[in-house]
Amino acid sequence: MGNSEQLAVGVIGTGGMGSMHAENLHARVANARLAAVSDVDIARAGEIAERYGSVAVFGEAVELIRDEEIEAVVISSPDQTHAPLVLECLKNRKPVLCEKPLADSADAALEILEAEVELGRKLVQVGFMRHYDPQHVAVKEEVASGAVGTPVVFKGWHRNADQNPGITSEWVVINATIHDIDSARWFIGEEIEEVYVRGMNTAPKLGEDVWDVQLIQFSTTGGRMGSIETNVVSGYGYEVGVEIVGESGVVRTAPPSGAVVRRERAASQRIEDGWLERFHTAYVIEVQNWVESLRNGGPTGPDAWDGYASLVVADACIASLRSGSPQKVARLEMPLLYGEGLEVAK
Ligand code: ISE
Repeated sequence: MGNSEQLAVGVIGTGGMGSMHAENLHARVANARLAAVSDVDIARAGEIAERYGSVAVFGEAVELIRDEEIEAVVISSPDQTHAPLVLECLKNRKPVLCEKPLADSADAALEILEAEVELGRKLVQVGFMRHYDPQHVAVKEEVASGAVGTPVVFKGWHRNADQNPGITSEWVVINATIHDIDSARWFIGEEIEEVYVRGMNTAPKLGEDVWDVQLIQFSTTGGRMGSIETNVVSGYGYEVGVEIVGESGVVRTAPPSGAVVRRERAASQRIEDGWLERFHTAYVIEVQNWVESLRNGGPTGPDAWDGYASLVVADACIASLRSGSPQKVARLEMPLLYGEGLEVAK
């Protein structure tokens, strides 16, 4: 670590996500400092650097990764840039927190897995921030305490307020549902074995072949079941939640917003606008935990295996959407580096 005892972190990509991580690193995360930013739009990166002072600016992400001052990297650039940049971090032995998805295909994620295994050391963490969201953590703790018995059914919902034209049905899976696939694996503690996905178009402005509402049914290697509703044009706000049905009870995420207002014979509660607002706290805790874990030896959050395994399920979801029939998820062999992993079928 550098002289200042503060981990020098470089942020790649200064759009919505990257700016938020940059601000958190500057103002809310202890024992770390925002040391550099990069963006293909160098003026935008420059604005961030100027805002926080003493921040280096790079037009090329690889230069930021290779810079000797930079001790750890956050990748928040567009999805298709993730895999090559993570590989560059591995080549330079730099710990990296990469936004989801880890790659834009399972094959590309597999290359990362192989490179990390070859290195013999975990350096990659994937930005599945729900693992740090107090509402999700509370559900996880209740389930782990045995309060509702063994989990048998997972239900997840993921709704965005709106979407600009240009998205595809596949994008919905890889960019949005990927979070819920990860959640299902995390809460049930088993790999997903089979998926059946149906889609519909409720927003003709996106193009009639875009399925903005998708419903997934799945089963796991241990015979549990689940469903995920992804709705990227809900029209009413941003909402994410899970319900775990156990053998003897049910646990569900509590609404995150504070007050319930009762007036004029109605009760109301604010619904967030988007993920930056809804998961504001989770993003700070995620990066704080990541920084602490790096000071203590290595990342402990969702790893390259989680990134890869969720993309393999995403591939099966896309195949099911296209074929209209249930699809088996390719059987995964987990390298030892990633521990025992989730239960797989005997
Ligand atoms: C976005 O990229 C995210 O990562 C958000 O968490 C997710 O809710 C949204 O659907 C994605 O488009």
